[in-house]
Amino acid sequence: MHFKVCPLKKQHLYQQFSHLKATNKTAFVVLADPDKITVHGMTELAELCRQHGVDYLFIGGSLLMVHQMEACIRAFRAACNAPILLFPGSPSQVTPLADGLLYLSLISSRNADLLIGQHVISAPAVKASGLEVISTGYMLIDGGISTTVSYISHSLPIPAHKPEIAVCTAWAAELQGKHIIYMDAGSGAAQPVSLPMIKAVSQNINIPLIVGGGIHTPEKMYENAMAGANLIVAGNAIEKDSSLIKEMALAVKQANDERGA
Ligand code: 1GP
Repeated sequence: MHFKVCPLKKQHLYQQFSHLKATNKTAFVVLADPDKITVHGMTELAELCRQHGVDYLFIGGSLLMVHQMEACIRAFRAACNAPILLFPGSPSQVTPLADGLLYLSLISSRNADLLIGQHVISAPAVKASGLEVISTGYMLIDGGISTTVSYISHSLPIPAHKPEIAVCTAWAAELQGKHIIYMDAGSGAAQPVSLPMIKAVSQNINIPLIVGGGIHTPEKMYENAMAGANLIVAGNAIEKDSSLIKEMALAVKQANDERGA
Protein backbone atom coordinates (compact mmCIF):
# COMPACT_ATOMS: atom_id res chain seq x y z
CA MET A 1 0.00 0.00 0.00
CA HIS A 2 1.47 3.31 -1.05
CA PHE A 3 -1.53 5.50 -0.40
CA LYS A 4 -1.03 8.65 1.63
CA VAL A 5 -2.88 8.43 4.92
CA CYS A 6 -3.34 11.56 7.04
CA PRO A 7 -4.57 11.52 10.60
CA LEU A 8 -8.23 12.53 10.31
CA LYS A 9 -9.21 15.73 12.12
CA LYS A 10 -10.59 15.49 15.62
CA GLN A 11 -14.36 15.43 15.86
CA HIS A 12 -14.84 19.17 16.49
CA LEU A 13 -17.72 19.57 14.09
CA TYR A 14 -19.39 16.42 15.28
CA GLN A 15 -19.11 17.60 18.87
CA GLN A 16 -20.97 20.75 17.82
CA PHE A 17 -23.69 18.72 16.09
CA SER A 18 -24.05 16.41 19.09
CA HIS A 19 -24.38 19.47 21.32
CA LEU A 20 -27.24 20.72 19.14
CA LYS A 21 -28.99 17.39 19.61
CA ALA A 22 -28.32 17.30 23.35
CA THR A 23 -29.66 20.82 23.85
CA ASN A 24 -32.53 20.55 21.33
CA LYS A 25 -31.16 23.40 19.23
CA THR A 26 -30.85 24.15 15.54
CA ALA A 27 -28.13 25.46 13.25
CA PHE A 28 -28.67 27.19 9.92
CA VAL A 29 -26.79 25.74 6.95
CA VAL A 30 -26.44 27.33 3.52
CA LEU A 31 -25.80 24.93 0.64
CA ALA A 32 -23.77 26.14 -2.35
CA ASP A 33 -23.60 24.17 -5.58
CA PRO A 34 -20.39 25.12 -7.46
CA ASP A 35 -22.22 24.46 -10.74
CA LYS A 36 -24.73 27.17 -9.96
CA ILE A 37 -22.60 29.96 -8.52
CA THR A 38 -19.60 31.95 -9.70
CA VAL A 39 -16.51 32.47 -7.59
CA HIS A 40 -17.46 36.13 -7.30
CA GLY A 41 -20.96 35.10 -6.26
CA MET A 42 -19.39 32.91 -3.60
CA THR A 43 -17.65 35.95 -2.10
CA GLU A 44 -20.97 37.80 -1.96
CA LEU A 45 -22.66 34.78 -0.41
CA ALA A 46 -19.91 34.50 2.19
CA GLU A 47 -20.31 38.14 3.13
CA LEU A 48 -24.04 37.65 3.73
CA CYS A 49 -23.39 34.46 5.70
CA ARG A 50 -20.90 36.33 7.89
CA GLN A 51 -23.26 39.28 8.46
CA HIS A 52 -26.19 37.12 9.48
CA GLY A 53 -24.39 34.44 11.44
CA VAL A 54 -24.94 31.41 9.20
CA ASP A 55 -23.56 28.44 11.13
CA TYR A 56 -22.18 26.17 8.39
CA LEU A 57 -21.66 26.03 4.64
CA PHE A 58 -22.33 22.78 2.81
CA ILE A 59 -20.80 22.64 -0.65
CA GLY A 60 -21.35 20.09 -3.39
CA GLY A 61 -23.62 19.04 -6.20
CA SER A 62 -24.89 15.97 -7.96
CA LEU A 63 -22.97 16.57 -11.15
CA LEU A 64 -20.21 19.19 -10.79
CA MET A 65 -19.81 19.98 -14.45
CA VAL A 66 -17.80 23.12 -13.72
CA HIS A 67 -14.55 22.43 -11.89
CA GLN A 68 -14.43 25.30 -9.44
CA MET A 69 -15.07 23.61 -6.11
CA GLU A 70 -11.72 24.64 -4.64
CA ALA A 71 -11.94 28.21 -5.95
CA CYS A 72 -15.40 28.49 -4.39
CA ILE A 73 -14.15 27.21 -1.04
CA ARG A 74 -11.23 29.66 -1.05
CA ALA A 75 -13.52 32.58 -1.92
CA PHE A 76 -15.95 31.68 0.86
CA ARG A 77 -13.26 31.19 3.48
CA ALA A 78 -11.66 34.54 2.71
CA ALA A 79 -14.87 36.32 3.74
CA CYS A 80 -16.55 34.09 6.33
CA ASN A 81 -15.27 31.77 9.00
CA ALA A 82 -18.29 29.45 9.17
CA PRO A 83 -17.02 25.85 8.90
CA ILE A 84 -17.26 24.31 5.42
CA LEU A 85 -18.46 20.73 4.95
CA LEU A 86 -18.37 18.83 1.69
CA PHE A 87 -21.72 17.41 0.62
CA PRO A 88 -20.40 15.35 -2.26
CA GLY A 89 -22.33 13.92 -5.18
CA SER A 90 -19.38 11.70 -6.09
CA PRO A 91 -15.97 10.64 -4.73
CA SER A 92 -14.22 13.12 -7.05
CA GLN A 93 -15.56 15.93 -4.89
CA VAL A 94 -13.21 15.33 -1.94
CA THR A 95 -10.82 18.21 -1.28
CA PRO A 96 -8.73 18.85 1.83
CA LEU A 97 -9.58 22.57 1.65
CA ALA A 98 -12.86 22.01 3.51
CA ASP A 99 -13.21 21.39 7.24
CA GLY A 100 -15.34 18.29 7.14
CA LEU A 101 -16.96 15.72 4.90
CA LEU A 102 -20.47 14.33 5.07
CA TYR A 103 -19.59 10.75 4.25
CA LEU A 104 -22.94 9.78 2.78
CA SER A 105 -24.53 6.36 2.58
CA LEU A 106 -27.81 6.47 0.67
CA ILE A 107 -29.73 4.44 3.23
CA SER A 108 -33.12 4.95 1.54
CA SER A 109 -31.82 3.03 -1.49
CA ARG A 110 -30.96 -0.60 -2.05
CA ASN A 111 -28.19 0.41 -4.43
CA ALA A 112 -25.02 -1.26 -3.17
CA ASP A 113 -22.86 1.21 -5.05
CA LEU A 114 -24.14 4.12 -2.96
CA LEU A 115 -24.19 2.11 0.26
CA ILE A 116 -20.57 0.85 0.01
CA GLY A 117 -19.21 0.77 -3.57
CA GLN A 118 -18.39 4.46 -3.98
CA HIS A 119 -16.97 4.48 -0.46
CA VAL A 120 -14.39 1.87 -1.37
CA ILE A 121 -13.41 3.93 -4.41
CA SER A 122 -13.16 7.16 -2.44
CA ALA A 123 -11.48 5.71 0.67
CA PRO A 124 -7.89 6.57 -0.41
CA ALA A 125 -8.83 10.19 -1.16
CA VAL A 126 -10.77 10.48 2.09
CA LYS A 127 -7.93 9.01 4.16
CA ALA A 128 -5.44 11.34 2.45
CA SER A 129 -7.62 14.41 2.96
CA GLY A 130 -7.27 14.77 6.71
CA LEU A 131 -10.88 16.00 6.77
CA GLU A 132 -13.16 15.44 9.71
CA VAL A 133 -15.35 12.63 8.39
CA ILE A 134 -18.96 12.50 9.51
CA SER A 135 -20.59 9.17 8.77
CA THR A 136 -24.00 10.17 7.45
CA GLY A 137 -27.13 8.10 6.92
CA TYR A 138 -28.61 9.95 3.97
CA MET A 139 -32.24 9.34 3.13
CA LEU A 140 -34.20 10.74 0.26
CA ILE A 141 -37.81 11.53 1.03
CA ASP A 142 -40.31 11.96 -1.79
CA GLY A 143 -40.51 15.70 -2.44
CA GLY A 144 -43.12 15.58 -5.19
CA ILE A 145 -40.71 15.86 -8.12
CA SER A 146 -38.07 13.51 -9.45
CA THR A 147 -34.62 14.50 -8.22
CA THR A 148 -31.15 14.22 -9.71
CA VAL A 149 -30.05 11.99 -6.83
CA SER A 150 -32.97 9.63 -7.32
CA TYR A 151 -32.33 9.40 -11.06
CA ILE A 152 -28.56 8.95 -10.77
CA SER A 153 -28.86 6.42 -7.96
CA HIS A 154 -31.69 4.37 -9.54
CA SER A 155 -33.46 4.51 -6.20
CA LEU A 156 -36.91 5.34 -4.97
CA PRO A 157 -37.32 7.93 -2.23
CA ILE A 158 -39.16 7.07 0.98
CA PRO A 159 -42.88 7.95 0.56
CA ALA A 160 -43.60 11.32 2.15
CA HIS A 161 -46.58 10.02 4.14
CA LYS A 162 -44.73 7.07 5.72
CA PRO A 163 -42.92 8.43 8.79
CA GLU A 164 -42.66 4.89 10.17
CA ILE A 165 -40.43 3.87 7.26
CA ALA A 166 -38.27 6.94 7.86
CA VAL A 167 -37.97 6.08 11.56
CA CYS A 168 -37.03 2.45 10.89
CA THR A 169 -34.48 3.54 8.28
CA ALA A 170 -32.96 6.05 10.71
CA TRP A 171 -32.89 3.41 13.46
CA ALA A 172 -31.10 0.98 11.17
CA ALA A 173 -28.50 3.62 10.35
CA GLU A 174 -28.03 4.49 14.02
CA LEU A 175 -27.66 0.80 14.87
CA GLN A 176 -25.04 0.49 12.14
CA GLY A 177 -23.05 3.29 13.76
CA LYS A 178 -23.86 6.23 11.51
CA HIS A 179 -23.18 9.50 13.31
CA ILE A 180 -25.87 11.70 11.82
CA ILE A 181 -29.07 11.36 9.76
CA TYR A 182 -29.81 13.61 6.76
CA MET A 183 -33.43 13.65 5.55
CA ASP A 184 -33.51 15.30 2.14
CA ALA A 185 -36.53 15.95 -0.05
CA GLY A 186 -34.01 16.77 -2.80
CA SER A 187 -32.83 20.07 -4.13
CA GLY A 188 -35.75 22.15 -5.36
CA ALA A 189 -38.33 19.74 -3.95
CA ALA A 190 -41.95 20.78 -4.44
CA GLN A 191 -42.78 19.50 -0.95
CA PRO A 192 -40.21 19.67 1.86
CA VAL A 193 -40.01 16.86 4.40
CA SER A 194 -43.23 16.96 6.44
CA LEU A 195 -43.28 18.14 10.03
CA PRO A 196 -44.77 14.84 11.32
CA MET A 197 -41.91 12.95 9.68
CA ILE A 198 -39.26 15.31 11.13
CA LYS A 199 -40.83 14.99 14.58
CA ALA A 200 -41.08 11.21 14.38
CA VAL A 201 -37.46 10.75 13.35
CA SER A 202 -36.06 13.39 15.69
CA GLN A 203 -37.89 11.96 18.71
CA ASN A 204 -36.76 8.43 18.00
CA ILE A 205 -33.01 8.81 17.40
CA ASN A 206 -30.15 9.76 19.67
CA ILE A 207 -27.98 11.21 16.92
CA PRO A 208 -28.34 14.65 15.29
CA LEU A 209 -30.74 15.22 12.40
CA ILE A 210 -30.16 17.30 9.26
CA VAL A 211 -33.19 18.31 7.18
CA GLY A 212 -33.15 19.87 3.71
CA GLY A 213 -34.80 20.09 0.32
CA GLY A 214 -37.43 22.57 -0.81
CA ILE A 215 -37.20 24.89 2.19
CA HIS A 216 -38.06 28.30 0.78
CA THR A 217 -39.39 30.39 3.62
CA PRO A 218 -38.31 31.58 7.08
CA GLU A 219 -41.60 30.14 8.39
CA LYS A 220 -40.65 26.67 7.20
CA MET A 221 -37.21 27.09 8.81
CA TYR A 222 -38.89 27.97 12.10
CA GLU A 223 -41.33 25.05 11.90
CA ASN A 224 -38.60 22.54 11.04
CA ALA A 225 -36.49 23.78 13.95
CA MET A 226 -39.42 23.45 16.36
CA ALA A 227 -40.10 19.95 14.97
CA GLY A 228 -36.60 18.85 15.99
CA ALA A 229 -34.26 19.38 13.04
CA ASN A 230 -30.75 20.09 14.38
CA LEU A 231 -29.34 21.43 11.13
CA ILE A 232 -31.56 22.93 8.43
CA VAL A 233 -30.21 23.32 4.91
CA ALA A 234 -31.31 25.90 2.35
CA GLY A 235 -29.82 26.01 -1.14
CA ASN A 236 -32.16 26.75 -4.03
CA ALA A 237 -34.17 29.44 -2.28
CA ILE A 238 -31.01 31.36 -1.41
CA GLU A 239 -29.64 30.98 -4.94
CA LYS A 240 -32.79 32.73 -6.12
CA ASP A 241 -32.98 35.37 -3.39
CA SER A 242 -29.98 35.80 -1.13
CA SER A 243 -31.83 38.34 1.04
CA LEU A 244 -33.62 35.30 2.55
CA ILE A 245 -30.45 34.53 4.50
CA LYS A 246 -31.20 37.29 6.97
CA GLU A 247 -34.82 36.23 7.54
CA MET A 248 -34.00 32.54 7.72
CA ALA A 249 -31.23 33.17 10.25
CA LEU A 250 -33.69 35.19 12.37
CA ALA A 251 -36.28 32.39 12.15
CA VAL A 252 -33.79 29.83 13.44
CA LYS A 253 -32.67 32.21 16.18
CA GLN A 254 -36.29 32.74 17.23
CA ALA A 255 -36.86 28.97 17.43
CA ASN A 256 -33.71 28.58 19.51
CA ASP A 257 -34.67 31.46 21.81
CA GLU A 258 -38.13 30.02 22.38
CA ARG A 259 -36.59 26.72 23.39
CA GLY A 260 -34.37 28.53 25.88
CA ALA A 261 -31.01 28.89 24.15
C1 1GP B 1 -30.53 19.45 -1.27
O1 1GP B 1 -31.01 19.55 1.06
C2 1GP B 1 -30.49 20.24 -0.01
O2 1GP B 1 -29.78 18.31 -1.21
C3 1GP B 1 -31.07 21.62 -0.17
O3 1GP B 1 -32.21 21.63 -0.98
O4 1GP B 1 -31.69 23.36 -2.69
O5 1GP B 1 -34.05 22.71 -2.22
O6 1GP B 1 -32.75 24.04 -0.56
P1 1GP B 1 -32.70 23.02 -1.64
